[in-house]
Amino acid sequence: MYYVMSDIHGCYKEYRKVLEMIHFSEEDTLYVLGDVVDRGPEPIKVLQDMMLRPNVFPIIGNHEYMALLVLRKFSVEITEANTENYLSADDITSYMNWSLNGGQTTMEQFRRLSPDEQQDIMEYLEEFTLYEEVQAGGRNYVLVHGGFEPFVPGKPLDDYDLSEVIFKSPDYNKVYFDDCCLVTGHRPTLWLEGAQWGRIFEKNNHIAVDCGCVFGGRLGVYCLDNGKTWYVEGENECSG
Ligand SMILES: [Mn+2]
Repeated sequence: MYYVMSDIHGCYKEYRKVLEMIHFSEEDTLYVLGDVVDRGPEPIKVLQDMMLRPNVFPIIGNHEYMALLVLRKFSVEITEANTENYLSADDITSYMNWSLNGGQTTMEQFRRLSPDEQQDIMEYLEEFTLYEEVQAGGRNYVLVHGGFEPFVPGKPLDDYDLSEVIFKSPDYNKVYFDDCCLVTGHRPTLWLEGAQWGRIFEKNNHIAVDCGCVFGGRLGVYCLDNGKTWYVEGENECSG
């Protein structure tokens, strides 16, 4: 079976519980639509679990993007040769921006890792894809963290760049594709007009799977083969 979840945000316990709930096995495939890190308590543990599973495919979210901008700089050993002007004003801005958006837990836990473990995390984060196209249960799906914004009908998906797929959500009142469903995370359904609290939302060939786990909502998982959903209550309440 093919499954999708999103916006785990360091909620390791809920992530493991939901995998148990669906009896996730080696024959299954899971797509994780970004924002694995930040805000919640155990972001590095979630990444380390995912990277050991060859049947889990990660797609990049804006939080991985923010983390990468900073960690690429901070995971390099500072020596006499590179110490001068090592951090630019842009680097400092990236760090501040990430910290203000829940990056502290990721940063702290990353710093406690050995250099080898840090390198494994960096290599894994660099592997995250921009989007995926999947066929399951006789339906076609496009999976992405935010959306394709601004959306231009007929524009090849490969022509959208990173900043157009991770930061903005689609207009759920509009059909984007006639022949496939656009599956997105990023915007919790807790605050989505017309959605039921803590539930995956389907409308106009859109499926919004982020049920706001780290904001006191739930971690949801959607089965692409049959449209079934499962939920685990979030144990943390993060305010912003
Ligand atoms: Mn996001």
